[in-house]
Amino acid sequence: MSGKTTPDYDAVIVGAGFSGIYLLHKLREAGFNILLVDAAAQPGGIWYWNRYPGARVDSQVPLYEFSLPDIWQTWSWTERFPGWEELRTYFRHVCDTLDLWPHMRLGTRVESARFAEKASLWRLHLDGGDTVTARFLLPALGFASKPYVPDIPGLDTFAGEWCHTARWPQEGIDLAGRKICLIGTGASGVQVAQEAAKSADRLTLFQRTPILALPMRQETMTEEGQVCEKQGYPAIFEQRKQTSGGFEYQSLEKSALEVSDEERTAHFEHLWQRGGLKFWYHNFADMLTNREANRYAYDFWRDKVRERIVDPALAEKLAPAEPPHPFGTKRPSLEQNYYEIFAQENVALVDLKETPIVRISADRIETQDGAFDCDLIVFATGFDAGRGGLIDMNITGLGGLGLAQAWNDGLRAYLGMSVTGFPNMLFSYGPLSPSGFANGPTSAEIQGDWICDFLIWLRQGGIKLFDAEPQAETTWTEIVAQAGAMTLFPEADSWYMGANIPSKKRQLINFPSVVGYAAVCDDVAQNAYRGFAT
Ligand code: N01
Repeated sequence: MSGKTTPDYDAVIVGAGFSGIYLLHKLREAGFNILLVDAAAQPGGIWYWNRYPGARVDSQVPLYEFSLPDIWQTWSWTERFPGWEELRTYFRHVCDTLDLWPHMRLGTRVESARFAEKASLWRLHLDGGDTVTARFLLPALGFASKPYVPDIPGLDTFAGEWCHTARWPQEGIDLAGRKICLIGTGASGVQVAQEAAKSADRLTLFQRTPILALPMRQETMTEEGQVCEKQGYPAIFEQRKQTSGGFEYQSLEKSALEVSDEERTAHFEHLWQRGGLKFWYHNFADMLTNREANRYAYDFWRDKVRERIVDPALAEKLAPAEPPHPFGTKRPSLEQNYYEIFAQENVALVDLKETPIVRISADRIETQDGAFDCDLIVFATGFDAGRGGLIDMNITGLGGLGLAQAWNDGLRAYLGMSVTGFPNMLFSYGPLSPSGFANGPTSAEIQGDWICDFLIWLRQGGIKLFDAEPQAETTWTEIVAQAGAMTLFPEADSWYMGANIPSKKRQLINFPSVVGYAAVCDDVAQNAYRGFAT
């Protein structure tokens, strides 16, 4: 294969989640010869790897699905917030309906990808030993494909079972009767905790920072009901592209400070009763930019949650009087009965700020204040978001430059899609795009359409090589930082800020507006793909 200048494929997509599947469909429709590769045995991306009990999406139907009529007209959901099994079935339906299977190589990991400069193509080494070449490399790995397990002394001496939520064994783990220690109380931790509390002999939750969780208000859905609702889908799909988060609503235009106490509380109550993430994305205009406005939201949230916790000491740990961080600057999660499980005899909470973990031994986790027996440790400790999966793909660009090296001093990427020195590569749902802030399918479709149009434009011009201009990359990276500086996000030690991974540079890793991002990308396209050297 070496020395060959005609690539096997026009493009190789890596990842069979929303972004990768959408790209595959669009590029095939546009007549490109495409291969999609994924290490997972089934399509679904995050929904393949995160199959822990209770894993379900927190964007409600119909926000979290493709806007392609062939798909939504032939599919109905059983729950307003679908679980991982149904989401996997949905992905199979998508691949069947769009006839994508022949172009997918599942259960295959890309070990490395290197740009061959003379031939202007990407050469990918796959774990089975094969090599494939492509003109364009399109990683679509999602923002959370690299789990993070903290380095706790003694984990290697633990005699029981342990796993990260995103590497849950596909055959499952029976939680009944187990002594479970669960570390981490983000969205994944909350979901596992609710399930584990049902049948564990003992569930001990290790909390470092309380999650500011919102009521999900799950509903079952009928096929007949959806027939009626579907009339409104095209408008909702259009609307979700016009918002900051890619959901169906934007924040209000009003400040929380310009309304009366009654009006403010009434709006908070309205959002609370409707459930889901609306309290986050449909709140007052300045909730994420003004401390005082934010504090009103926090106080409302705290009082609502405290109504559900009888023990005042526990209430102070789960919903402290003073906010642990501005509301919404760490991603809120949705809960169904999270605050009630702590009243159960088999559930306990350990506050790691008071009693840090010292070590793990054969059958327990030891903290400064005591030890907790366990036969299963669950790490719900998050991800090296944005960059982790891309770095693990061992991508090498011009002059032998590795992506990890290129990002040594922090993440940089033009439009959150292209890194200077890595020609002919565009990643979708990557760092410095809206990804982590955005409803996945909205972002996947906006970027997928843009990438497809760009590749068509290159084909029409007979152009075989592009690279992001260094100045364009620098400017976009600064724009993302400046956008972040206008918000309260930098005040939290969150994965949004890269602060959850030791030694990762502190910077806002995503652009906080889907609609603003789409406008910039459109403008770039209309100006002959300004910022790309060809
Ligand atoms: O991960 P996280 P996640 N010792 O990083 C704690 C999406 N998602 O998997 O806050 C002890 O949010 C850490 O503590 P702290 C969603 O976008 C969506 O839960 O850093 N604890 C935190 O409590 C979400 O935001 C869905 O102080 C440690 C937790 O581990 C994103 O994925 C479901 C620690 C990590 O929380 C990630 O969520 C699941 C340590 N050394 C995920 N290190 C839905 O759609 C970290 N922690 C519903």
